Amino acid sequence: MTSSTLAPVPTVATTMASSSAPSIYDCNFEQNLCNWSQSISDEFDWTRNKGRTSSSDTGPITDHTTGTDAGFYIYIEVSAPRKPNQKAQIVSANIVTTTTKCLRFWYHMYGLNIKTLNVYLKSSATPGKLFWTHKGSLSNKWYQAQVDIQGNSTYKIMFEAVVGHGVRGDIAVDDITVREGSCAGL
Ligand SMILES: [Ca+2]
Ligand SMILES: [Ca+2]
Repeated sequence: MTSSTLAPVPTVATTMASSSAPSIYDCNFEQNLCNWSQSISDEFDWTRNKGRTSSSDTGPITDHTTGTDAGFYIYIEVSAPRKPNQKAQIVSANIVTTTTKCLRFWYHMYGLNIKTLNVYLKSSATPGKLFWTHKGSLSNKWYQAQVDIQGNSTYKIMFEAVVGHGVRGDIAVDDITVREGSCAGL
C-alpha cells in the first residue's frame, strides 16, 4: 500500500479562521433566551433583565449589546430567598459537530460578595467539563471572554453562576456567540 500517488490536499487557510457568520447559539438576550434553556437540575433560574439590578453596588447598569437601559442581559439575583452556594444554570441547544468553535461572551462581575461564574462542556456521558471560570469581583464594567471549544460528540455549553455570601453578588452575562473555527483566527 502506498500513498505516493495521492495528490497533496491543498490547504485553504481561510477554513482555519473563525467565521463571523452568526450561529443559532448566538444570543444578545434582547428578545428572549434564544436557543438557551434554564436548567431544572439547579437551585434557581437566571433572570432576564434590563437596566440596573435591584441591589445597589452590584450588577450592571446597562446591558452590553446596546449600552443603554433598554437592552437586556441575564443575571443571577442573589437577594433573598437565595442562599450561599446556590447555583443557576443555562444550557445551549445541542451542538453536534466536532469542529473547533470559538465561544465568546461578555460578563459582569462586580460587588463585594461576587462568587463564581463557570462555563462547562456537557455531554450526555459526563457531568460536564469545566473549561472557563472566574471567581471574585472585578471592576464595574463588562469584560469579554473567548475560548476555543471542541466536543468529541454531541454536547451542550452550560453557564453556571454561584451565589456568594451576601446581597452584593449579582453576576451577569450578555452577547454570547459561538462561531466556527478557533478564536485565534479572528
Ligand atoms: Ca443584550
Ligand atoms: Ca434553573
